[in-house]
Amino acid sequence: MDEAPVLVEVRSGYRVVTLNRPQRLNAFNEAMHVALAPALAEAEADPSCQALLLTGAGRGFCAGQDLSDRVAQPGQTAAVCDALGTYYNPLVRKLRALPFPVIAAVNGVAAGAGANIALACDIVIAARSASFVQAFARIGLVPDCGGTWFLPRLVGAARARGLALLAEPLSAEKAEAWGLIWKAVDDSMLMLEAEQMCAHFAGAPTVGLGLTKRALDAAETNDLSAQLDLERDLQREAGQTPDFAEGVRAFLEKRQASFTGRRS
Ligand code: T3D
Repeated sequence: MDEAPVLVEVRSGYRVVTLNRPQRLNAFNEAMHVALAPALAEAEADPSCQALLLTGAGRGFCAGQDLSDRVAQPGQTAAVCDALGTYYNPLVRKLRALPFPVIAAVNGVAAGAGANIALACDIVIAARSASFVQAFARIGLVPDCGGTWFLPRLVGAARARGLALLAEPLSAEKAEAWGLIWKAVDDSMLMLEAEQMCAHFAGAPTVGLGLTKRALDAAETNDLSAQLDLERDLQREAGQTPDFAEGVRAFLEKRQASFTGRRS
């Protein structure tokens, strides 16, 4: 029997989701999409899940679309738009909308959609040997999965254009220096760092963090006045959580806060 294309491990307070087609550098085929969507939905539905760690099996993080599913017959063109509408775009929207932090542990090359799915996560930690490749230009495609949206916002217009048009690999260290990712770490430390971060989030005031994600996303399109109104509304919501009450009590009592992170 084929190995499952996505592995899910439930840990205390968080889940590890591993893309698992290592012989293809975890390139996406339909089966992987079909397995990943419910894995994310189940994490969201589990009130004890306060963070999600996304990584890849083997030596790659994800090489984007499996191109062996895109071989056109002579004189024909391969239909690519369906997969974006049906799978990739809902995936990116879901990663952004999950009400807890999503950490990408980029263990190796992240190419095409794989690179931009990593960038859709809230925090990207990469192994020093990893690289990010906007591989689309090499095969005549346009950066998708939010690439044209994330890149200029993260690294500025000049670097975004260079990455998208040249499709050269960007090392993890340079990605950190350019502000594309949170940090690059030694390969041997990647999973430990990512797991420690998830364990931290497993003891965090999750509702406030989920609302923070919403505010930061909205800031990409709001003007200052609209953003101030949104912050007021979200703060009202955060202020009603038991975690806010506990945070204030703990501060005044000069002790470590003990958050429940309860989302429902
Ligand atoms: O629906 C739609 O189609 C639209 C959506 C598009 C989204 C996209 O992601 S389009 C972009 C697709 N991805 C790419 O173009 C990247 C293709 N891969 C590469 O350029 C290179 O493999 C890498 C730069 C990622 C890594 O290079 P390297 O030298 O480390 O590894 P390799 O030897 O090229 O790959 C190892 C194996 O994985 C190899 O198979 P083999 O020879 O050992 O049997 C290779 O063919 C396979 N592989 C890597 N990427 C893909 C792949 N097989 C199918 N699809 C891939 N994307």
